[in-house]
Amino acid sequence: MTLATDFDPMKGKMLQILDKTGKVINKKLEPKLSKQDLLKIYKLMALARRADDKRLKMQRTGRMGTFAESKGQEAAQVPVVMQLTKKDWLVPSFRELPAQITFGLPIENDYLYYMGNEKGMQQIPKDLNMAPISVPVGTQTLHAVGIAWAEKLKKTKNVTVCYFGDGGTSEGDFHEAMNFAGVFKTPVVFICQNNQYAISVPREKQTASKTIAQKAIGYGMEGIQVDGNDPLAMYVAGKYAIEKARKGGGSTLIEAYTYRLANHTTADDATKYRTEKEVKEWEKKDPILRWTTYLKAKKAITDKFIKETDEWVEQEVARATKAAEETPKISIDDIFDYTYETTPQYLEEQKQEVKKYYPE
Ligand SMILES: Cc1ncc(C[n+]2csc(CCOP(=O)(O)OP(=O)(O)O)c2C)c(N)n1
Repeated sequence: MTLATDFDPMKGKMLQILDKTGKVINKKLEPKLSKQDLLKIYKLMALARRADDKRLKMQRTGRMGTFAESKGQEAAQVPVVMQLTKKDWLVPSFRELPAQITFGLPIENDYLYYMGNEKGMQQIPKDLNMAPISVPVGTQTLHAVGIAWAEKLKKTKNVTVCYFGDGGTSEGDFHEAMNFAGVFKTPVVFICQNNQYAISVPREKQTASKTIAQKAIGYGMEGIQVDGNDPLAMYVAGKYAIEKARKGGGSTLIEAYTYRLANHTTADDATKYRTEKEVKEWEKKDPILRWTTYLKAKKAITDKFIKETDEWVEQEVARATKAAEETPKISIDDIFDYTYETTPQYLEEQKQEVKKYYPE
């Protein structure tokens, strides 16, 4: 028996270790994490939450453009990505600030991108195998499979973790990526963050399948539906899929069953399509709340540590904000000059037009 057969998605059994109050309900599967790792999950989730909150403040005060909030989805990302090495790959969508931070991307890179400075994503540190944020829904799934296939051909053991949303599974790209990954047994961990909505489209209108995890079966790979707000369950599922991929066992589809606690983006008003009651119910399942309760019951965290983390988070977010705001703006030439070896006439005309309206 494997984790995937124990949690056969066709039987609708979701992997959960902590219930919504933070109590262990599956002792057998509780991983033996060191105190350092337990606290690392706490620190990274707390940092991601505050860094996300700061983006909202900057956007609302005109210091940042629109962006996709990650509030509520920290547990679907941090416990998985923390298991990657520097040689592995992270291929994100656009709601993966917690994953990016965990992988080691400086927060200011994300801030810069949403401030309209492409350098944020074009200048990912060289020692970080991270693809840029992908706004065209689902396209990154194909990039992930291509990267993983290249690693396989090079005979490395490097794994690619690819994130996308429930809406992404309706794109042709997703089907092509899954099919290719199944046939070529590429070392990809596909993580669908089923946060119940694709903008205003609810999950049940997205697909007629009972779970998203079961879609894996059609591509000849394993799928597991996991409580995406349970850091322990996500850790265990991530470990299973990463180790399997490393050993040549191919891809896994993890459906992280979660909820976006905020709007789709800062340009959205979720009150138009979600009830307050529903949001309140999910707030009770907040992954950071659940994790804190678990750590307190285990006596693995102290009030002093919580306070110190809070101060560290505040300083780190302030540092990143300053770094982003003090980065010189990119030139208009930079926006146009690097797609083609020789800039086509029509782009040259557009460049001149932009320069006319925004003199540097
Ligand atoms: C190919 C494409 N179609 C449409 C859009 C507009 N769009 C942006 S996000 C989004 C919904 C995505 O939902 P989901 O994949 O569930 O991810 P979530 O936003 O919930 O994280 C849509 C339709 C886009 N960016 N790309």
